[in-house]
Amino acid sequence: MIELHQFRPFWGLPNASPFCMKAETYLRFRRIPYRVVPSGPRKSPTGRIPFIVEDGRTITDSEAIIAHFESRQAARLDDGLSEAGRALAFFVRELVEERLYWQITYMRWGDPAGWEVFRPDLVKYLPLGMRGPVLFLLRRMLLRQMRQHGLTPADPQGAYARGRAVLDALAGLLGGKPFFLGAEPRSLDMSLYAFLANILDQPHGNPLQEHARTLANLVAYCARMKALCWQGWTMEHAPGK
Ligand SMILES: N[C@@H](CCC(=O)N[C@@H](CS)C(=O)NCC(=O)O)C(=O)O
Repeated sequence: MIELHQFRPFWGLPNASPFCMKAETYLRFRRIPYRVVPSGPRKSPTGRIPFIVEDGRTITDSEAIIAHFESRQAARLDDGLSEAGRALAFFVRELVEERLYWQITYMRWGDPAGWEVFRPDLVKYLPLGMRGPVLFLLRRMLLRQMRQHGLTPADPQGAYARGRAVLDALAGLLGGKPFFLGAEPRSLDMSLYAFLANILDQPHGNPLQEHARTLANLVAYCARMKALCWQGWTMEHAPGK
């Protein structure tokens, strides 16, 4: 059985890591049997999760995981895409995984109002050894990294303005299509859905989530992807819970 090593579900989300949720969304979409092994970055050979272990072989990186399983499919998700379509998917994914990753990190760890609600639940979720000085140092490191991306606790308005611009661009790209590149879901959708769901479905509101909720096509898209990949999932029967 394929092992998917990732964080446990949190806050009603299948995964608070959009990269983990992307890999798991893909496995569910493809109906590939797997079991979740609760894990963390320190257990990964690259220091990042998710990773999978299959027959003793480890594959890290959500995109590499998708590529690994797609290579076995008779009909691949991205078959039939033009060169330009593939290039567009590449740029959109790269930009979203960079920009929205830091936005999601910011709304929980960086925005003082977000940290106030995130911290108590995070502390309960973390193993004992990570709750004190380790958490303090981790947040300090993340704040430094966020600052390098122009996101500071002192300026939530400015930070969220950058996130809103990405969401607006995504809403524009999706338009009236069911999926980002047309009528069928592609590998790009595994990523974009996981990132958007982490914004839309987290339980505590913030200006980015409020904005996302005004973008009706993105909301409908997430509902469509959820029905396709996560039908019937609840925290109660989350694998590896
Ligand atoms: N490109 C990687 C990114 C994975 C990633 O950044 N994972 C985060 C969790 S959301 C992580 O493990 N961070 C730990 C760290 O950077 O130290 C992928 O697609 O899997």
